[in-house]
Amino acid sequence: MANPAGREDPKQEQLRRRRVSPEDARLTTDQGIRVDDTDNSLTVGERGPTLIEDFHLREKITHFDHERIPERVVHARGSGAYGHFQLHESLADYTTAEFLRDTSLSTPVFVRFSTVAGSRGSADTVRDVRGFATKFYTRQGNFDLVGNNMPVFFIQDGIKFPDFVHAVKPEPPNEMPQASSAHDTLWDFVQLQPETMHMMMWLMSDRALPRSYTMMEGFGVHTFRLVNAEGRPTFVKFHWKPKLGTHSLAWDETQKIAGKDPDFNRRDLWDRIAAGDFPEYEFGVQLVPVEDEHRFGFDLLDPTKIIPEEEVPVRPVGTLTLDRNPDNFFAETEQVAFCIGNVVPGIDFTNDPLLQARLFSYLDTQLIRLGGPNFPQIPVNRPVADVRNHHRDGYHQMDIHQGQASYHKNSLSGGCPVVGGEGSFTHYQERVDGDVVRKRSESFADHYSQATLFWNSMADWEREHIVGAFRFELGKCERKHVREGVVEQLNHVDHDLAVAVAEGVGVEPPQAPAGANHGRGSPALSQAHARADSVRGRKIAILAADGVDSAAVAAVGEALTDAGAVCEVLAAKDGFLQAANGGQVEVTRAMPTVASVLYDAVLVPGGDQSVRTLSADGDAVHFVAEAFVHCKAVGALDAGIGLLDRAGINGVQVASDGGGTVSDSGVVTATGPSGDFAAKLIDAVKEHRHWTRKKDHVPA
Ligand code: HDD
Repeated sequence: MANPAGREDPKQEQLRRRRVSPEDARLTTDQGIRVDDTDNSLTVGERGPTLIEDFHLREKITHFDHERIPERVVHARGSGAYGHFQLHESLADYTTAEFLRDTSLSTPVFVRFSTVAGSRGSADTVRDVRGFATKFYTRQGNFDLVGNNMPVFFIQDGIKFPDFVHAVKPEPPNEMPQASSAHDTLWDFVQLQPETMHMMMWLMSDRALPRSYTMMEGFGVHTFRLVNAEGRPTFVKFHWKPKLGTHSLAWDETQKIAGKDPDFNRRDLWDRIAAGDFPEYEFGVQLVPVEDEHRFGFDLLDPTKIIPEEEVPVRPVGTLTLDRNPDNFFAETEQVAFCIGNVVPGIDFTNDPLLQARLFSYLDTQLIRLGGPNFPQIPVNRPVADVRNHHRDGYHQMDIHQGQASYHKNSLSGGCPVVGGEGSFTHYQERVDGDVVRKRSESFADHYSQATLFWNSMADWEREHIVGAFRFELGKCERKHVREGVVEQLNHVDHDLAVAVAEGVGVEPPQAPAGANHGRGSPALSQAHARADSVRGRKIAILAADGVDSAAVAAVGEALTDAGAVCEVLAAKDGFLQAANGGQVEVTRAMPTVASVLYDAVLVPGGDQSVRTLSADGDAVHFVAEAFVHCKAVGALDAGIGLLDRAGINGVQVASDGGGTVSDSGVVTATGPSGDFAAKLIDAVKEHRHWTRKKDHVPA
């Protein structure tokens, strides 16, 4: 079976045999017996008692009673997709992993994106880390890269993971708040655990509010080890970079989306793939020769540290394309089981203590979550590589193992399966020597330098968002000593930051600390430098009423659609609008069913009657004002400019000669015939957001 790129896809071929279609089928019991009636239980007389011999009733209810499995203890809410990984540049000098050596191979993958703290039914757009877990079904077995959209972690040693998760999850007495870090226990943990500071800077930044799963980076976080054919190791950090750039939502917007469409990110991923607009990510590696292990001012084994890209550039070597939605959420996205210990020959671990604890946790959690040791046989988890061993029995054994010998060594099955041979996994032979201690390495002691590096790298608007986030989160903390403790920690990151936060949360601003900000930055950390060259999948709202200028809707809509955007005509009601020229315009959605927060940009076409109607409609006026306040591209043509004025968007300049197009911080207007309006609007949408826009005067 071929994938959309025309390459053979052994995983889809394997899954095809497991898919069950309802087409042309008769309803049966689980035993395959056709059922004559599934709406009425078997009773004695029409109003009499129900009979226990009704096997169909019993089976139907029993199965229903057992439909649920435990949700993941973290990363419970997620969305998955299949795809393929294409290597462009061979890493044969560094690794024996075939999928990273052979550029002719296309490796099938399953990816699951997730939030961390919320339950399965929580909203997508909460402030949180996003999981980015990838299962590569390689010919040498499964490789799971279980990463996040932030390159560092909250803690340095996995033994702290239960403490951290207990602190961030809803509080024990009342299970509040859901899917939110803005509460006392998390911030109490933070103020007492300074190693969290770097990650907290990321969490309070816009990285925690991705516009789309297709617009966020992914990181393997830990330093791993690649091992080549000569057995030579190289340290490596894994990166995903979205082809659409790294872009985020506004905080106010995320909170509103959580109500308007809690499935916002999930829907976006699904719709893009369904429309054939396949999300793509560049796969990159930072390679560090082992001789350089100690050349950095931090420890490579410390997962609260990045290797700045300016010091070790990310080398792009492959592309991940997501091209198929799952058929069944439970069977695939819920039952997929990632294990960080799933590595293939040529990829190995390091002594990062967070990584080491994870090696235990993932397998352990799958055993309870998926009910026993045979979960690797579930279709989405099953490797495309042959599986042959002496593991036997257990709940839900799906394979029928033949032969008398289920042990090694054996002579009864001819010694099979035979151990070893070409391509066997050999653990890297690291020499280790030391005393048995419970002690954090001194090389892990600096908790602030990289938090400061992050802060220094931010654009002014990113800093404003970070200060706003700290103020929001600490403002939700009941205990003043918790707020004070966090401000004290922030003072070690940057004094101005600590003062700005303190002022917002009723805490005495701290004294300047002894050591000054080191002043270093890393431009790669700022989203101000994100790629912004595409409108693929961007959603544009076109506001209209009877009397709309249908020619403008058609012309601008076509230009945007040709560029890859998705245009929707919104009006007060579903159906068709009478256009100014007598034709009709089909309404895509009724305005009460949507909101500006679900779109990337808004366009108000001309047509006097249409704009008069919209100007008298509070929903339409608010729509435009809110899009403006969220710094989105706003376009208006001719009379449509009047709606912008009505929304309080002052400063909209109109060319004095009555023609031409004017763009002012993402507000694009034109009167009269204007050839470049659509092009300018497209450019404004590409920018994603116009964060520096002056907007305080607009009431929304
Ligand atoms: Fe974890 C799930 C990522 C630290 C224990 N983790 C989980 C998932 C992702 C991550 C993306 C969801 C996978 C999916 O979609 O099914 N976790 C990370 C990253 C970490 C990290 C990037 C730090 C670098 N995790 C971490 C530690 C521990 C765990 C230190 C425990 C010692 N993580 C788990 C888990 C989960 C999990 C309890 C919950 C459900 C599951 O594994 O399958 O085992």
